[in-house]
Amino acid sequence: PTLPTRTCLLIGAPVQVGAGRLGCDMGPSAFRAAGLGPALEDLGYRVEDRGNLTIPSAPVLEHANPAIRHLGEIAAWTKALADAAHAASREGMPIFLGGDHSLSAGTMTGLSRRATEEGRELFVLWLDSHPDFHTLDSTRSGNLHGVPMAYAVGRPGFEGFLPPNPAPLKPENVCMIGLRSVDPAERQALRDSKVTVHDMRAIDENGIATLLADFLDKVRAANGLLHVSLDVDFLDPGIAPGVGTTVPGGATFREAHLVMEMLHDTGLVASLDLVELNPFVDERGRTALLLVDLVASLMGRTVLDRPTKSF
Ligand code: EXY
Ligand code: MN
Ligand code: MN
Ligand code: MN
Repeated sequence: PTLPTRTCLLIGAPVQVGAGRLGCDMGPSAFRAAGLGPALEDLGYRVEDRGNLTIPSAPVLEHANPAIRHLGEIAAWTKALADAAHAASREGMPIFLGGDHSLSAGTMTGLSRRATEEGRELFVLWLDSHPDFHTLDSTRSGNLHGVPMAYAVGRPGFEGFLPPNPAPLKPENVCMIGLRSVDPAERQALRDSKVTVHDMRAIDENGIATLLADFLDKVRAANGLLHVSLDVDFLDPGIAPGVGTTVPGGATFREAHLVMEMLHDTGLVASLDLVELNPFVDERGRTALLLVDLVASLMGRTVLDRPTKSF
């Protein structure tokens, strides 16, 4: 095969205060311990590990919703990640190592800024059992890993709390696959939006390949920049227990690999979030090892060239 040209930029974002439990701050280290960098180098990529982002001490931000916690920190993370994504997307393929899913509030807005500057549109494939479509007013848990997509598409109520989002992601450019845990407020908002939603039933009835192919055709037709946001809880807990919000009945090992191989074949993927890995709720790092194997498929590894040591 032709040697890959892009540089993979590993950017750790050890944010965990968006989740309802501790542990996601160990995510970046777990991906490194699981050999993400070397797996990409084995495929011929240049890999630059930029270490972990840090945030300045965050202000305490008050909000009328009493459930909300850590809003100031999440605002600081969102600013740092938007700037990092905007910059890195010009230098190569940023791979953000989470950290909980709140980090995507920053990555998606930074990437959307980049796309707009290039006269292109950002598209997002959201692989998750949750839509993360709450606003600051609708969340009941107050865990801000439940709001990043609502913020990225410009749903109301974030102004004055999270950084301005000058180039909101178009809802019609978002495809969610794997949903099986949607709160009532999110369900209504999704129905009223142009987000494409494929829950597990849609996958079982149509097959994941058909659903994904339709979306990829749309991205290709628009010459879009495709961002993949992979929440570990997209996967079935049986193969990926190392996540804080497991939901039974998730994607199988084979469905997940098929998604990655199809994405690779398109050459459209410009950036990636790996989020919600929580090594504290896993044993022997097997979830991190599975994720590294999936990313290798996304980047071109075929089943014939998987090294035996990868599990
Ligand atoms: N919708 C629920 C909430 O807002 O708390 C659960 C959110 C889980 C979010 C994880 C990152 O995907
Ligand atoms: Mn999520
Ligand atoms: Mn989730
Ligand atoms: Mn979570």
